[in-house]
Amino acid sequence: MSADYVPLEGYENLNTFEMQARAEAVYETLLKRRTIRDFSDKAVPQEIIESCIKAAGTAPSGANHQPWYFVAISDPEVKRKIRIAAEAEEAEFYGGKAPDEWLDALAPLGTDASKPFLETAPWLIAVFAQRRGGEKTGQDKKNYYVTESVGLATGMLITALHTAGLGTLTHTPAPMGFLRDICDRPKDEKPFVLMVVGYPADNARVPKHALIKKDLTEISTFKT
Ligand code: IYR
Repeated sequence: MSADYVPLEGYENLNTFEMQARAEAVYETLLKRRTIRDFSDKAVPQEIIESCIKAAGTAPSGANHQPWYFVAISDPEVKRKIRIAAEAEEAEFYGGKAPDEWLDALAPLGTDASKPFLETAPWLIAVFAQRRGGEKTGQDKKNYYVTESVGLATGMLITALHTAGLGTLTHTPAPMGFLRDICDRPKDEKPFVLMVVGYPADNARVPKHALIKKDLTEISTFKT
């Protein structure tokens, strides 16, 4: 297939004052995002989750193959299965499999093998990475930069969910193979992350540790 270009549409040509204001506004919005573990069981309409997944699906990807797949779960029986399987993996992780250095790094977060939020939260979104696929569903071509692409889509998913007013937890039970079985996904799809989504509980708390964000001067250099 040869390259076929069309004129760029929809680009917003902003003046630099407006640009600066918008950039700061996005920063202010994202600065308010917190990973939460205390979820309310209040229902969230499916349409909101659908819009956020559509937003994630606009992410850039290697050769535009869009190597991601999202399974959104509100069915209590499926959530229960996921909780049972995740807690079994986490019990091993916290019960000896994890190296001390890793457990030390997690200590300020106070996490443990108990994951009640996997049943409490109204939605779980399992994100899968496809090693093979293509720009059209059903193709079987090699995908490129799969981890980078799915990471970008997941970041955009989190941004969309947060902007919509929802709380999230990025959960990575390891290994996550059970997600493929429970979500009925094919063998060559790799579970990437399990997003827990819902309203924060009224009494939701966050670890102080997670409030510390590195300063601009620590995370960047400008060569001008
Ligand atoms: N998957 C475990 C452990 C865990 C690992 C990291 I790195 C975290 O930032 C948080 C937790 C769990 O979910 O408890």
